[in-house]
Formats: sequence, structure tokens, C-alpha cells
Amino acid sequence: MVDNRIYRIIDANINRAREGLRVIEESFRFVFEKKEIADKLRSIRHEISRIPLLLRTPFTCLLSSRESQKDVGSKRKEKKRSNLQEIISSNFSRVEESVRVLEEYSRLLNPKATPKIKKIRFDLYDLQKYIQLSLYRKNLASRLGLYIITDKKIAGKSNEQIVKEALKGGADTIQLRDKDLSYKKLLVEAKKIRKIIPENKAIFIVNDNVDVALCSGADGVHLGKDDMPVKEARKILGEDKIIGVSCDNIREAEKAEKDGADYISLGPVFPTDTKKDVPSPLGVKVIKEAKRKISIPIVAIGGINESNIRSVLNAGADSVAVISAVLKSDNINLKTASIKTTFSKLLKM
Ligand code: TZP
Ligand code: MG
Repeated sequence: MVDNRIYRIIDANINRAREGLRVIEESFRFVFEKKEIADKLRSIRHEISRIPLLLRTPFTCLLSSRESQKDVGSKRKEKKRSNLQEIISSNFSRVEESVRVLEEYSRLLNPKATPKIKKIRFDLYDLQKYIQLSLYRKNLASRLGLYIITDKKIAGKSNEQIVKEALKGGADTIQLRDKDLSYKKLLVEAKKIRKIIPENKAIFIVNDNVDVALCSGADGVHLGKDDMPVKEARKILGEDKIIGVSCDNIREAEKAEKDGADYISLGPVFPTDTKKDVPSPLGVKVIKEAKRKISIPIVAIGGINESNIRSVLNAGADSVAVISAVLKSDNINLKTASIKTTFSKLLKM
């Protein structure tokens, strides 16, 4: 005869696990609108609902053991949550703990069910990893802000010097772009720059080279037409690095999103002398159209300066990438700061 208190534990933990999953599921259904993930969560929720069957325990047994009002743990203070990520993460912990409890107590009811419940717990760990790293990348890519790209020739300064000054001026993202350095020297340069950019102060992206991005500890890589395809890059980089892709039309933008890019750069929006092999300026209309068609962040690029930044942001760009408007200035720090002030004011409107 099984102690009624064991049924009470099973009942409470099935409810807790199902409810926690439902909380996470709602975010993916209604906020992020990711059907695949919502479906996966729902299917695990259904597996949990079938646990009484696995334990050969009639639901009436579980219900009659329930004494929620008497629960000595029900008066505990609830913790504050300030964003969706925290809600999702705390609910994952709740669900995993509950499934562990079910797994352990299943030994008293039907030991044959224990490995099946254990499998649910391991599926949850994988799903949590995938979900939380995707959210981490989504958050990072939404904070690209004022995105400064290095160019030693235009600046007449070293990459390190450019980065130091741009950081002082408040750049949100720094991309190391150096087409002249060998693979070996680029890695040395990237490691030096990673040291100059404090984590959490600015985002650090390496242009072109996936290996260098990974080995230098950068936050991500930016890939162009001649670089590694996004899907291959993701295999190497894992789920905790962001991948940006250069696009010069809407079709490419849609493909980049489908392939798993975390953001795109789109341009040239205005005439530029900095990059030669680019199409004629696309105008801000391309930003407006991309905004309607894709949902990953859009970094506008090409000929952007203090006087046209407003039109780019009004068209819906999430971030602006700048080379010459900042690097041609004698004072990169002041120029960055001044563009940043305009950028921040416009984004707040
Ligand atoms: N990709 C499209 S345009 C461009 C790149 C790298 C150059 C942007 O530089 P600038 O000086 O800000 O126009
Ligand atoms: Mg490239």
C-alpha cells in the first residue's frame, strides 16, 4: 500500500511541471511567435500529463490526496521577475526540479517508469539550452546600437587606437574589419581588441573570419558573400555567438533570416566610397521594406552620417553602422559621441 503522502508529492509535482511549461509556452506562442518551440513545449507538457498512467496511478488517487490549502510551503514569498528571460529561466528550473522529484518518487510506484521520466528531464535540459541561448543572442542583437567598423586606412590609425576612441565616444558595437592582415595577425589583433572592450560595455564582432571570432572570444562574426555560409558558421560557433550577414537586397535579407542569422546589415543606403563592390545606393525605402518582411534586427550601412541618420532610423533601422563619417574625423571620440547623442535622441522619440 502506497502512502497517501507520496501521491500528494506526485500530484503537486505534475501540476507544478505542467504549469511551469505552460508559462514558458505562452511566451513562445504570443510574444516570440515561434510555433516550433511552442509545439515542443506542448508535447513535453502532454508527456508529463501521462505520468500518472506510467505510474499506474489513477488520477482519482492523486486528486483525493490533494490538500493545497494545508501545504506548509504555500506561504513562501514569491521572487520578483523583471523580464521575460527571468520568467522563462525560473520556470525551467521549476519544471526540471519537479520532473526530478517525479523521477525519484516513481521508484516507489513503478520503477519501470523511472527511465522514461528521466528522459523527459534530459529533453528539458536540451530544450532549455536551445531556448535560453537563442534568447541571449536575440537580446545581444537587439543592442547593436551605434555600430562602428574599423578601417586603418581611412582613420590613419591602428585598429586598437580606433577602438579605444570609439569606445570613449560611446560606440555600442565595434567590428574589427581588416582585410590586410594575415589569418595569424588578425587573431592577435582580435585578442588585443577583446581585451580593450569590456564585456557588457560594447559588443565585439569580427568581420569575415569565424575561427578568429571564436578564438578571440568575440561576441560574434559578420559574414559577407565570400565568407562561410551561416549554417556552417553556426556549427562552428555554437549557439552563444551572434552571426550577422551583409545583404544588399530584400531577397538576401529573407534568406539570411531563414538560414539563422541573428541580424543583417543592409546597404549601401547612401553613396559610399568605402566599399567598392557594392550596388548603387538603395535609399531608405529598402530599410522600410526589410522591416516589413523580416523580424531580425536591421543594421543600416553605407554613407550614414549625422545629417542622414534620422531618415535611416525613421525608416525602421534598429542600428546604424558607420565607417567614414567617424573615422575620417581627427577626433574619433568626439565624433562618435556626437553621432551617439543624435542616435539616442532619435531612438527615444
Ligand atoms: N558594406 C556596405 S556599404 C559599406 C560596407 C562595409 C561601407 C560603409 O562605410 P561608410 O564609410 O560608412 O559609407
Ligand atoms: Mg566579409
